[in-house]
Amino acid sequence: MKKHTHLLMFLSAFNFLCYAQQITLIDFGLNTEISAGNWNNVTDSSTLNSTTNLIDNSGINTGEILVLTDAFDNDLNGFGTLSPDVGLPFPASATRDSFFGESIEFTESTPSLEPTGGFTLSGLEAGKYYSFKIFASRMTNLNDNRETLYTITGNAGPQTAILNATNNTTNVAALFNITPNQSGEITIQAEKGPDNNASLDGIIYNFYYLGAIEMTKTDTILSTDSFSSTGAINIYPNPSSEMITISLSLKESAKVKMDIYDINGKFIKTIFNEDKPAGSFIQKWNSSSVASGLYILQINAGDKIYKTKLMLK
Ligand SMILES: [Ca+2]
Ligand SMILES: [Ca+2]
Repeated sequence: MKKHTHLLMFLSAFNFLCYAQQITLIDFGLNTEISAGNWNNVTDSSTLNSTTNLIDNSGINTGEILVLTDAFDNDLNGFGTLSPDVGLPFPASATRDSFFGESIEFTESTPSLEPTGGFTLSGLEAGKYYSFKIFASRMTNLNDNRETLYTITGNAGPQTAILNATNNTTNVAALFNITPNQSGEITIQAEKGPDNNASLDGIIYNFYYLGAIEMTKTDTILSTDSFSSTGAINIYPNPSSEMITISLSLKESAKVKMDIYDINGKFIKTIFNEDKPAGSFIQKWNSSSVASGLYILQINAGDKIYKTKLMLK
């Protein structure tokens, strides 16, 4: 039994799997509410060209840089949900705060008018695919519509997704398989969505929000056929224990099997094998029975196969 086991995910450091992935987690919000662990906390919402060097969720420097290219308000919002759905890859520290802007001048604190906000991701790899889950939440007694339109632009031109932040605890905006432009860049812009009527004291300001992003980089097109577009699959290494948490969302019921292999492809053990209904579920695995080293976790769900690497230390 290993006493102090540390688990690290190595999702992109090796090339021998065609299913390699790298997951990058970004929390936009207050510097008093940063997300612990291998998160990128972006807390400057208004200084143009401020940069964040991104690490992946195993703490490895990705070489990717987030640059603020279109200011949001210099105020931040801290009224997002503290109870995000357990199937989401975002902790409460990430869901409760967000960058925001508005399309009508807002003078409650300092006058501000930021009808769009956005940034550029640079240092991305040509030929790779980048998929995004975007979260925003604004808990309010109002039932107004605070939908935000996100536009992500890579090599193939803009793609858009909409998310209503009003009282949101479960939904994400998701855009899949975007390839960078020839400069290795993808841009992300946020603004009010078409039905946004967010108001304060009877005045419509069209507040829009950006709270957190999970970005997944893959060598091949990320399948969204079986894994749902909202939950997909998330694996949480926990550096303080031997437990790995795997969360999965299924679009339809499926037989789900999770197997561990060593890096030579030798079967080690099955950690899960059940029929599961459509929807989200979480499976925990205590890895203490397996020696330190690099492994492959293979998940079969129906006819879909998903593989990722696990480094057990
Ligand atoms: Ca702006
Ligand atoms: Ca946040």
